[in-house]
Amino acid sequence: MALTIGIGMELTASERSYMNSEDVAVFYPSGYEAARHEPSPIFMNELKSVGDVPAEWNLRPEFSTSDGKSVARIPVGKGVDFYGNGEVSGPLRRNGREVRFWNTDAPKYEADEGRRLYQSHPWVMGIRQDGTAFGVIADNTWKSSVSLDEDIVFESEGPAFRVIVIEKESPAEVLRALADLTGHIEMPPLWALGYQQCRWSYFPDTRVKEIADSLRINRIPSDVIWMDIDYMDNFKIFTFDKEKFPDPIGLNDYLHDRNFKAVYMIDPGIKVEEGYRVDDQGPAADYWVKDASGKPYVGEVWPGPCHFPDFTRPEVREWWGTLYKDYMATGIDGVWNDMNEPAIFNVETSTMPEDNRHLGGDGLAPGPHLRYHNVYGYNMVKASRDGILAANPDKRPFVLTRSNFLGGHRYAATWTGDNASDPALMKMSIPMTINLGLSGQPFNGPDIGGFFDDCTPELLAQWTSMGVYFPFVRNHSAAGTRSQEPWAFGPETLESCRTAINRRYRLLPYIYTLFREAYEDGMPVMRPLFFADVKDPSLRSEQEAFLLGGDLMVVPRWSETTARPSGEWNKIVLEDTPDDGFQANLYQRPGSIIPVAELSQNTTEYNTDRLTLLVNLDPEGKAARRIYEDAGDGFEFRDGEYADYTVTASTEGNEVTVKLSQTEGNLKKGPKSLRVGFVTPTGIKYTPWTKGDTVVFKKM
Ligand code: MIG
Repeated sequence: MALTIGIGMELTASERSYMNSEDVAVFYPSGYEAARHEPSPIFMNELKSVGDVPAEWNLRPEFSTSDGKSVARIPVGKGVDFYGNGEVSGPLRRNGREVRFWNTDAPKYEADEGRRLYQSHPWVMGIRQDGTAFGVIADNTWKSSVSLDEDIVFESEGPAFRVIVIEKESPAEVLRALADLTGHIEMPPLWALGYQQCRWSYFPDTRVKEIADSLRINRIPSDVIWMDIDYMDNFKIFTFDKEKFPDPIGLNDYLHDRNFKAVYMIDPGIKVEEGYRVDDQGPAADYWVKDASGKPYVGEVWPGPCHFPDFTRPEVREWWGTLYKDYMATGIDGVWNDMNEPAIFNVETSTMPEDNRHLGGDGLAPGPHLRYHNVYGYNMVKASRDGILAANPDKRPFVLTRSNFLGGHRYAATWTGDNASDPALMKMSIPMTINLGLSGQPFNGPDIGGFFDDCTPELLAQWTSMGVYFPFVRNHSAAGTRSQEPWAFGPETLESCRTAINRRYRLLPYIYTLFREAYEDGMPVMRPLFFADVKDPSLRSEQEAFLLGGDLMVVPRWSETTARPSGEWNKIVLEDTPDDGFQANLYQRPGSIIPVAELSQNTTEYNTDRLTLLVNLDPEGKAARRIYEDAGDGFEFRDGEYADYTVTASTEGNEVTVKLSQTEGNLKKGPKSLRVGFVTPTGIKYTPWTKGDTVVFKKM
């Protein structure tokens, strides 16, 4: 069936289609060539048919070609709100927007007027007015774009691609189905959920120690110090500068002794230099990406002229992984993969030529950079993760990547690249982080305080006071800008940052459970407000107030919006400190219980021995929650070394009974003392501490 509708344009219905599972349909264009798309980086398992697409199936792509581009148009009907779309700048609701899939170093999100960022997620979620939802994946790594007007239109410079459609009753179910298709995040180490201090760059090593000491002296709970590019010898990856960082083991020991972890940067560009071990290993084995003539491509980055590993090749990924062995052995805890779009200096495109060549392997065909550009970072972090895991098989790898692709959440967490110390970009970090979560990447956050330009005391206080409720919490700033640590602006700003970060650490039992949920079923950690009531149209565009998990609503202090879910969401205050005018307001969902730990200064000290259960009853006098705990690192949890608790609250007459019981897991860790914070419209009333697992109190 082909219908000619204009010069050079041919519209065809799907040539072949099948159901891949319940509510997931796969559509192929005519002339589909598997070798030019598969194996797909997106899916955990290659897609298979489990039956025919039923006649009443609603969303069906129309495939066509136009001006040499492969097009898939998905008519969606009226009244649909679009979300997801991966790493995007601009508003939460994506209607009327266009996104270009061509991973780009995009300072201040200004490239292509914000249409192109560091990562590509050819994915759109649609929500109808009745709350039913769908998701659409274009299984395509080639340079492409999507526009979201009346319909969803994907356009690609590569060959015709298949389209996967998920149909569900709710957005949460769509995200679970996306996770089933694309995989789940791994459990992060607990320390990666703590507060992290970064700057481009802390050097020499004495400065790093000073930062660590200042965090402790100023009583800023914190877990991680980051080493940006200047630790390297002339920006050569997997080396240390002999003067600035003469003793990396000593430095990492120093940090570990003070309960800090150390994360170091590794870029993909390898300095072209004879005698440099890493560059020397490449030529013989032919590891580098090639130019169109077949010679190793050379592009300029920090170290000067560089070679770039061809990460499409399994043997290159394996070699890359082996580089981490000695490196991690210095005591490095986590790795930061930057510049992996890949970013190249001094060229107008800011990346490699589109006709550069990648060799592929393991079923992946050789192909041009036009096909493999968007998965350069993805394949790099896949190799990094494997190598780090091989180096430290008993630890959960932590990799942070700037570039990635749909499915890459399996390998790395991410941050939203180079923002700036600008209130508008602080505000934008909320929809950005939410939309990444609605695209299968729950573990992300912005540079708190802003990367470019000078921060101000107000901005740091504001940003930290809401940023602590994001999944990833790291203060970072660019070289040449003024200092941006919590103490850099004097005692008042320090106090505001401390209060906010204290609250983060108190909420860790709750936040860790949210990560467990993300690991199990793809639920985002930070959620849009409309998740509280997907049928309430007034919440669909709310992008200032947001949810951390399902039970905690965060309203930044500067926010002037008023859209709120119905029901008695009561205000909670986690620490009684004088109001500084910056702390975000927190509200707890009716029918929920939020576990709160005693204050700790880092996740090594953190424990749930004394646990406060904040109980906000629903109109029936009930509330419930799950709490998940394990060792916080390692993999024993997979063999049953974890603890899953159920907490319930019920009311009889005037008496409320709150009961905690371990429902699963062999780990006997459990709270030794409990108390309840009874959440009321006028404040929290605390019961005395008790040793048992049940707290009974009278509502008054
Ligand atoms: O060309 O390593 O986005 O976080 O501090 C800039 C220096 C390279 C870009 C990263 C930023 C990092 C910076 N990098």
